[in-house]
Amino acid sequence: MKRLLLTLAATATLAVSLPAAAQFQKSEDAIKYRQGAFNLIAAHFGRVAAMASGRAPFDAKAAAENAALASTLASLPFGAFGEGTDKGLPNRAKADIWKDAAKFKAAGDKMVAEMGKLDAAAKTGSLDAIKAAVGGVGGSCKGCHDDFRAERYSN
Ligand code: ASC
Repeated sequence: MKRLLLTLAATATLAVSLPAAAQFQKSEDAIKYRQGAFNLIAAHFGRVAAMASGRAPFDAKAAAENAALASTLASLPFGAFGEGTDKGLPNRAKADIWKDAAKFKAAGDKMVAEMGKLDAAAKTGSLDAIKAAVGGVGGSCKGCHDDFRAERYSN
């Protein structure tokens, strides 16, 4: 019994401490996961960005909710770029993601940090603060896309 409990405890510890990439059985699953996560981030960030640009009326509560969601989601895709997940489903990941992993990580961390600033700005309810933070997030999205996202989907 004691041994079983120790095994269970060890397994549980392993499950929480393994990198997120290890949760995917197949490359296809990792690609679906990261694409889904990026889509959700874009949807929630997009709602705030639309308010910041005047394309949508400003609603402080909706801005705060969407910024909080985008910030919560921001780091998720980066656990799904494990080695070997370049193929499996059509995707736009450039090889540099794995060749220059440190630079890719820095770009991801930058987006996560900017999204955290947007979350904080939206919590204040100030449209001016939101506008500035949206600019920071947008720049971090674009910077990473320029370097690491291909124009076309792979086959
Ligand atoms: C978005 C979105 C992106 C970024 C990018 C910023 O709202 O879906 O991919 O902003 O367009 O340059």
